[in-house]
Amino acid sequence: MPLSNSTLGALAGYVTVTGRWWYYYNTTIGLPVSWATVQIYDLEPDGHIYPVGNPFLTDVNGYFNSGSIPNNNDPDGGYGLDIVVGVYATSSIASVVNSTGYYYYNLTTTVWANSPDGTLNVGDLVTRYDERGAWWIYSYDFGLTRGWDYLSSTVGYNTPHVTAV
Ligand SMILES: [Ca+2]
Ligand SMILES: [Ca+2]
Repeated sequence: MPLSNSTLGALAGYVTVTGRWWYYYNTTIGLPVSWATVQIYDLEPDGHIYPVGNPFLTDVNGYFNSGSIPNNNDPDGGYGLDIVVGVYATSSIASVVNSTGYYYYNLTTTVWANSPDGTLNVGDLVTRYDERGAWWIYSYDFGLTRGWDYLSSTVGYNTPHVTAV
């Protein structure tokens, strides 16, 4: 079935950001960042980033999809948001924070400037190598979210939210 004008019209003025976050298991192996919080930002001429849309989670394989975000109201006046992607080691299941109480997070250094409407696939993104320990602790592979999933799927016990420092 061909796309109707109404279908195309529904996409105009919105951008959907997709991609996948990884973390370093070691120097050569990457593993997906599962069930971590992602926030999309817009870069502004003042050099700061401002959140756009609502935070959401990666899936078990690290993939994410922001859903539709208004793209036609960039405050800098240039059409299209200037996309930066952030990932945080937190969810309703668990959080990993540093010694000052802030969540471990990573931001993309690439800026996708003046993103056109439609789907923006930013591809594979990787968290910092020197913070890999935080992502080990958070990870589905052997960390907090894995423990939650194990208990939830085996004995039906949903552990309370866990915070690790
Ligand atoms: Ca902007
Ligand atoms: Ca812009």
